Amino acid sequence: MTLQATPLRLATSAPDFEAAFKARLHWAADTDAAIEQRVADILADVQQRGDAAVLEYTRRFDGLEADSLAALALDPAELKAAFDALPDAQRNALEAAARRVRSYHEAQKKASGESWSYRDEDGTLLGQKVTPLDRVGIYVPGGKAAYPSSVLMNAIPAHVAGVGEIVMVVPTPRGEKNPLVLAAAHVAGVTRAFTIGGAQAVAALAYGTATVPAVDKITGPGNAYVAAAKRRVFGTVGIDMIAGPSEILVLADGSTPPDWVAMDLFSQAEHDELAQSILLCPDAAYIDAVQREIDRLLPAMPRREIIAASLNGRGALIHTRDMEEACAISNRIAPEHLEVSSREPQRWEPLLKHAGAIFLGAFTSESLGDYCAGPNHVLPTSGTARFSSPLGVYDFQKRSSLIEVSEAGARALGPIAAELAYGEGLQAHARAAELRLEGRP
Ligand code: HSO
Ligand code: ZN
Repeated sequence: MTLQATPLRLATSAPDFEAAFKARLHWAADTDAAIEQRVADILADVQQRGDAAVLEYTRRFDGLEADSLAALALDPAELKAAFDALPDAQRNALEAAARRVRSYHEAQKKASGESWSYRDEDGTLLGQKVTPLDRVGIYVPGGKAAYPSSVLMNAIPAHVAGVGEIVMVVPTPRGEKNPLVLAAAHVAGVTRAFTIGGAQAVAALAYGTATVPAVDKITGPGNAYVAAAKRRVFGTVGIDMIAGPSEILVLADGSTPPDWVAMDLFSQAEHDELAQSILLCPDAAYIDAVQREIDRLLPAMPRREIIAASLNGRGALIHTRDMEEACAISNRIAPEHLEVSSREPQRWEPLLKHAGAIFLGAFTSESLGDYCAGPNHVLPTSGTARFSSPLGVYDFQKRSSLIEVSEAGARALGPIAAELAYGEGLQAHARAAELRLEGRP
């Protein structure tokens, strides 16, 4: 039997569109009670027994034996050696990508990551002071989703923010290290690394052990166990987000070569059977053309099984009445990646509100953004782009309010504060404000 990838065909004008839309495109986040329980046990165990527990789980889950956790540390010289040993082409590509990602995040820091203040008419100073986090942990998945590009995307904004120490953890089943991941860690400025993973690594980072330092925030993608662990340690440490399977939505006006669009749909489908690829287009003949390209191109794709499973299970080709309606539907889906594959991307961009990243014009393939355009590829998934943003420098900073009230300011603010404090029954608050009304003794 030949492999087929046939995304669901929908038309917004069809009477059952809403029902099909809800069934196919709505993302219901589910948590697995068995996973939750196992993760809770692992976290508690690592919190209590530290290094010994982490070593035990690493032996059990990764088949990796070590006498001590210190033996699972990767020192900076080893990261650099991995970088130096890469073929020239890979080393150059990694460096070129890192440079662009760094420039983008430096610009982001200038635009939105600096301290600010102003003085009001009484000479009172008000502002906000931006401080980098002291220490962050970056989780890097091992196995089938080991992405060196994700090392860059997590560590570079942390580095640009000025984080003091960047600790990377990466599961390394049976001790097989991924040289590109180690090299990326070197390029991105990772300070320490450990070959541990799973919920036990998240626990080690959150609580600290004798060997693994406790961090202030944990970022990076991971499997269901890692996601459950991150959810549970949130509050003890910060986390970035809980990322779901990759998503791409292509909004096409029919002017882009259909094989380009087919390949872009494949590019996210090949990540995961649960990835979601959607095409929205007002031109039915163009949708047919994209389906023909899917059929033509699929057999040669090394990951065709995953692509077919993803497109058959969660893919959709949706015929809309016009581009305006396509934009409105895209906003309802709030995709992780949104390609505006149109001759007039600037015309549609103002209509697009909810997406992790917006790729404008036929030349902007999402894959360029995944690796080297500059913006971060860690993006909100599963509709969370309605309320959250790409990973950025701001995720590795925090803000403190700054207030310096002048003597004149204290005279102006004192009666207001005192009035409200008496209203709340808080005498000391009121008196503290009133004492300043009299000026310096
Ligand atoms: N598209 C993925 C990132 C990635 N792609 C890494 C290739 N490597 C995030 O949504
Ligand atoms: Zn990707």
